[in-house]
Amino acid sequence: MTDIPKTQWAQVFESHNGPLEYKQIPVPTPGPDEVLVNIKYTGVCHTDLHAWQGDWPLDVKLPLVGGHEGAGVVVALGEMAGQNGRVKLGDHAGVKWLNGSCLSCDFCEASDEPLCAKASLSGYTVDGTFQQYCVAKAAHVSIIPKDVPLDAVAPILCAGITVYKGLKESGAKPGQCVAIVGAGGGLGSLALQYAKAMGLQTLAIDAGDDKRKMCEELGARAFVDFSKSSNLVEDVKKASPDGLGPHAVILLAVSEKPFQQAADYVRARGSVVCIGLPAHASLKADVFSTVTKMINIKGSYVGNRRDGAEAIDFFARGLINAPYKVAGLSELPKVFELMKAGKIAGRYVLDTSK
Ligand code: 8ID
Ligand code: ZN
Repeated sequence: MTDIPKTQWAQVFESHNGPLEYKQIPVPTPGPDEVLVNIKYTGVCHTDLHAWQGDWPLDVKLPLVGGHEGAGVVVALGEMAGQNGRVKLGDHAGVKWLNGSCLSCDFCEASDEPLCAKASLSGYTVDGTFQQYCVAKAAHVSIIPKDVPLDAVAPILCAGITVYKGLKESGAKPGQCVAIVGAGGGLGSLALQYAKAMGLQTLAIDAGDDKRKMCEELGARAFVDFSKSSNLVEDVKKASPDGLGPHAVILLAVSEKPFQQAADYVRARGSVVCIGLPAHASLKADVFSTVTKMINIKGSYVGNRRDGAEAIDFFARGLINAPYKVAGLSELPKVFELMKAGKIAGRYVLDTSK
């Protein structure tokens, strides 16, 4: 039996944009259908920044421990949590955005758990992974193979799953070309790798030479710098293999403008998949060309338990290698600053022991 301390280090905030306090708090106790995971590493997703800033029309639990890309070791099981044998003490497990869902509503029955009205969200409606010990529903934690490094796999638990699901939702087929908007960020860098592993060509859109270099190394056929382009729509079309535009667009940016541009450069019959969640943003597309180009515009929201298992399996097979930097959990405020300034190429992962 693992020794579980009574207190632990965590990052806590009490109000939006208020101080991020790195302090000792009690270790939570898992409920009957929950497990306690000793988080070793946690990714920092832009969603965590949105939660701290209060960007979205969905209430955040306050005070809050953020975070939802937690990879660690199962150290305690609620009395019913081990019953079906799926999760065992000592397993390596991932705590995701979807901390739990009812598993019995119309959506859960159809494996659309992210749409469950009773879903609990890690680092948003319940405390998340910016702490050393985190609880999550046993049915929802992902099992991570023991030979997979916990630092590198952490970003898969939200960013990886989300882009893998979004690429599937796009309907793009092997050989076709997908534009990744926000390709230099955490989700974007992983989208380039999942797309490649799925046999797709990618066209990266972001800004700056660091992100250009990273995107090219991750296999993008072209990089369009939105900060330098004077006609983005034309530049993206030109960068597609036959000049007719990408077959699909995966929108991961944290600004509104690219959401207004995608329908103009996507190929006829193509799909625009919205994933990024900029604050107070609206979608706008020209009705005439949406109809006459037969464009499909849709949203995609994380993934279900199976998408999670599949995304981890791609990673475990060595197909996904996106860059990440490691910092201490105590350094979260610095990571948020860099993220706000758009200065992170790839992902930051926090080591909860520092
Ligand atoms: O399930 C979901 N739908 C889901 C899951 C996880 C995350 C949605 N998200 C959302 C986050 O809440 C956030 O709004 O996806 C968005 C991207 O998250 P991230 O990848 O963690 O953010 P980042 O690392 O900061 O990357 C964002 C990138 O967008 C670029 C930035 O330069 C950065 O590299 N970008 C911006 I801001 N404006 C752009 C533009 N006009 C742009 N790239 C291209 N064109
Ligand atoms: Zn996330």
